[in-house]
Amino acid sequence: MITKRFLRIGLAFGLAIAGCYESSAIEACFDCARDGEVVEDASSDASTDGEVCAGPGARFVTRVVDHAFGPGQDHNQEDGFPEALFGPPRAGDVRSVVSLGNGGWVIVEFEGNAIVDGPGPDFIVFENPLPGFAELATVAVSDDLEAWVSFPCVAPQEGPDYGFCAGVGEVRSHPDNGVDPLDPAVAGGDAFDLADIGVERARYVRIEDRADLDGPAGVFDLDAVGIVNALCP
Ligand SMILES: [Ca+2]
Ligand SMILES: [Ca+2]
Repeated sequence: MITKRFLRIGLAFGLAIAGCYESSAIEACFDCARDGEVVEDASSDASTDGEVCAGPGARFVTRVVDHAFGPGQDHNQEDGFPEALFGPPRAGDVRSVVSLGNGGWVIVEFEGNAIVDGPGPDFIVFENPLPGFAELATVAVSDDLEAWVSFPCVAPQEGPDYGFCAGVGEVRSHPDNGVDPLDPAVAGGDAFDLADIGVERARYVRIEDRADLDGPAGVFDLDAVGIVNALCP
């Protein structure tokens, strides 16, 4: 996995810029090791490589890395973003969701933690669909913000088979009702299994509204994302 990118300017040769990727061939990295520069080794950097945890990590979103809202529905984009996406889902609470707009997307992370492929579903995406009103989005994951793998979402809005789309399952968990938000059997929302796309670990989740679906049920409203199988539980 590419976990870091080092860029440096080779002053001795003017403004030659060398891009160095840790997982690339060593020859591609010759500029990085010149002039006594220390090239960090991710294999010994526990906090970056994630092989050793500093303690329990976040199980819900703590930060929005990047986003772009689409046109149309803009619920809570002004007042609630990004805080409404943090923490556990809140079933039935419209203040806890943010509309992405048609074709809009958001990348979220869980600071100090990552999703790992464990038994069964590994994370849950919570939207606020009503029965018969799926609001579909495509979910993708990454461990470095560069390589992304998507759960394919190609279902028609009326279903009935929604495949790997998010925005289908009703949210049942709320901090006040005692329903475990990290138990896929009861929490509601849409659960995803990294094994289905051949991914072992992911620090980032990107959720992108289906731009080809618009109208009353055509825009995804994100409530929360929770880690079921965590690197740092
Ligand atoms: Ca799994
Ligand atoms: Ca849409």
